[in-house]
Amino acid sequence: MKREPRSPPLHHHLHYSSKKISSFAKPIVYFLCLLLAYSVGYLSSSTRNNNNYSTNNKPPVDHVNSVVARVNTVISNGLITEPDHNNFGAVCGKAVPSQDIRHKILDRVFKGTSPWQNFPPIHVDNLLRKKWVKGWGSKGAVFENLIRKVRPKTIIEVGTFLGASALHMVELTRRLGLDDTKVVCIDDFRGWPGFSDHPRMKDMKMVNGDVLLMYQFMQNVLHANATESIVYMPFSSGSALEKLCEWGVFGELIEVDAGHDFHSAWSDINRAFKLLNPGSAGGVIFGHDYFTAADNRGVRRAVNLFARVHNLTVQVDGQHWVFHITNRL
Ligand SMILES: C[S@@+](CC[C@H](N)C(=O)[O-])C[C@H]1O[C@@H](n2cnc3c(N)ncnc32)[C@H](O)[C@@H]1O
Ligand SMILES: *[C@@H]1O[C@H](CO)[C@@H](O)[C@H](O)[C@H]1NC(C)=O
Ligand SMILES: *[C@@H]1O[C@H](CO)[C@@H](O)[C@H](O)[C@H]1NC(C)=O
Ligand SMILES: CC(=O)N[C@H]1CO[C@H](CO)[C@@H](O)[C@@H]1O
Repeated sequence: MKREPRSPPLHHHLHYSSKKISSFAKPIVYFLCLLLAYSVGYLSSSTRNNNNYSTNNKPPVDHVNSVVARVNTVISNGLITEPDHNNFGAVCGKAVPSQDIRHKILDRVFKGTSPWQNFPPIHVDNLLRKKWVKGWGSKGAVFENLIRKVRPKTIIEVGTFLGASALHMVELTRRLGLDDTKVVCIDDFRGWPGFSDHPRMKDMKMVNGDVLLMYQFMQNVLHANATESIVYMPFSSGSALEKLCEWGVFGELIEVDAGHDFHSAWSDINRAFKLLNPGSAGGVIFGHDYFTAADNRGVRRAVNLFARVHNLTVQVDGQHWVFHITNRL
């Protein structure tokens, strides 16, 4: 989770296949193979129906079935004996129309009211700054490139922090005339243990151990007049993404930028992928930190593994990894 100083972007718009990635990273090929064998138990058919949310018991999302078929082939070829490790569970619910998504989330998470009503609460009123937006690569060209290309109605962001990237995306959608686009932000607003020691966070106020990350994010959204465009879920990425799946909330553009260790990234990517709705223009799932030294242990490995399991091509835009999905595999 802790950020290393960034190395300069190695490539801009460099595209290459996961096969090539593994050949330039020969020392980890063997490790990756082991991991692959260990990890391809994504959704086994015998367990999926234990958790079906759809009313008619027909999975509404075709790609899940193709993925299951592919993974089952690998399993039946004897490459994997323990599929539970990577069973990312349920079939998602029937899709909520994009124009109802914000309401659905307000309903289910905030009892139908806007969390910005009567904001800020008195006890933090004089502790928040009018605007304090810090991020990492949060305004990279990748955001504009992808929003122009996908023209999403719903963007899901996993890992929001103070809202830098989310607010940048709102600004882009406004500029591109995508006035109805909503951004669903997922963050537990805890940062990470010790994050307030980070040089950039030194000034963060603390109230009884709470660093007020969520309130400062809310304040930033309010300041940008974006309370209608952004809706958030202040929960762990795992539980929030599972609920979105259950509720049938899908997005055409999904950014994954929460925990950067391998296991967090791997499960966030797998869960987020289920929520991708490619639409007519295709859909995109993407994330930060493909290229920093620290992320060789985490994000990059999870992304490359995912590419291999799903036979996808990893594209790179600045420091971001990108999967373009044109159809349901
Ligand atoms: C790098 S920051 C996100 C930065 C943001 N995307 C930007 O560019 O401005 C990562 C965020 O992920 C959140 N996070 C980490 N692990 C999480 C988890 N398991 N569930 C929910 N949020 C998590 C942290 O609270 C932190 O705010
Ligand atoms: C938000 O709206 C107010 C009132 O309409 C306006 O004065 C302000 O400039 C807006 N701020 C932004 C960042 O758009
Ligand atoms: C993987 O994708 C490539 C093209 O992107 C295709 O030629 C190949 O047959 C696919 N392999 C599998 C196992 O689906
Ligand atoms: C756990 C669960 O909800 N299972 C249901 C899946 O769908 C079938 C068919 O509609 C139901 O019979 C199960 O109860």
